[in-house]
Amino acid sequence: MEKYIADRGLATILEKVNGEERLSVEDGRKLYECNDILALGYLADIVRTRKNGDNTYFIYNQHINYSNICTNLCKFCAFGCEKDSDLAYEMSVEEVKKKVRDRLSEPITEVHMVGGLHPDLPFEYYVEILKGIKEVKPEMHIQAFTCVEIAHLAEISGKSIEKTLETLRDAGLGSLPGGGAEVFSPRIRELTCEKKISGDKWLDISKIAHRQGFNTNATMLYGHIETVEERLQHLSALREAQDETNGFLAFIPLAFHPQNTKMSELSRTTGINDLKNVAVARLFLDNFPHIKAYWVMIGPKMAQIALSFGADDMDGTVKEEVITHMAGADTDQAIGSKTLVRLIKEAGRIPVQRDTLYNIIEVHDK
Ligand code: V47
Repeated sequence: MEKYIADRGLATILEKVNGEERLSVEDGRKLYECNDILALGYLADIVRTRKNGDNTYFIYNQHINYSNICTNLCKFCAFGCEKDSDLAYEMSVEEVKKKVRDRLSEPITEVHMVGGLHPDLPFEYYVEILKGIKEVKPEMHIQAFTCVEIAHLAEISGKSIEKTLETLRDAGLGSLPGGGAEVFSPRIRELTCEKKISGDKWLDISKIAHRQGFNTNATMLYGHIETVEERLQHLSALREAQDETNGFLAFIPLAFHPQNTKMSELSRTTGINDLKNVAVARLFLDNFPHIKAYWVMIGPKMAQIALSFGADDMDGTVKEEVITHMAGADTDQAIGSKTLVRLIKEAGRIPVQRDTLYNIIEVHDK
């Protein structure tokens, strides 16, 4: 295999990977430029196996999108809409609680809750939906509000980011999901989401959250108009932030879905692009414990293959995914845990049901 890798011009990278040496941006460029996907998989699997062995994690989770009303209206998003749109909705505190109550018989351990930047819901609403979920199921871990929403909540409450997070924690917030990162490049933000907080601000809020003891995730939305250079700047910024605070749990590459967006002239991502982003992330983000293959966006079959290209986590049962489905995803809105276990086992890995913080709930090794 060493000769195979060397013949593809990746001998130095193999040496670095084996020696646990950090990859440079130039190495990252070489990896993205390499079209031999098996060579990338071989390299990424070394890191994956070193960090996580054969374990492949999944969680029993539930998504709740409390409102799609949004003042940012990013060009790549088919979920957010204006208040007077026919598609606009907002859930009352009672409706959010009902979503959780309706699934009390299922072994769900996490609610993943995000929404648009609503122009007039008060800060108390966000506090109440957290408290409401905890009332219905006190042991539920609530992973909610991206850094973009946290910035918005700080603004409407007049509190600092620190105080906002503290108040939300007191109401039941457990951790932050990784959305809203998009691509940090100011060029991409200007062209696709000009109203969104900057990449620097997104990183600052993540680091503040980490310093307050929260774990968070990170994402990158790929497969639209970003360049390889911009992807590598994004990954470098995440790696640097993680060096500082070590609070990120997982990185999730998000495959752009163009349908119903203002960028609908673009095509869906290809399988090679999906696998490349998983593999390069695994190799480049040497300080991130986990890389997720998000089956909602790349499909369960590609997510299964991604387990041999650096990914060690399939996310979870999800239930009622809306954001990607508004943008034309043809996957189901939920997946059964039995299916996840089967997909992982057939990939030759060990299915491990986890909680949000990667504590093991059950190892399905029989
Ligand atoms: O923030 C928006 C992205 C994100 C589109 O933290 C789109 O574990 C593709 O962040 N095509 C929401 N992507 C999803 C997300 C996430 C998902 C699963 C797990 C975790 C985690 C986080 O989806 C948004 C935005 O970056 N997005 N529109 C689209 N058309």
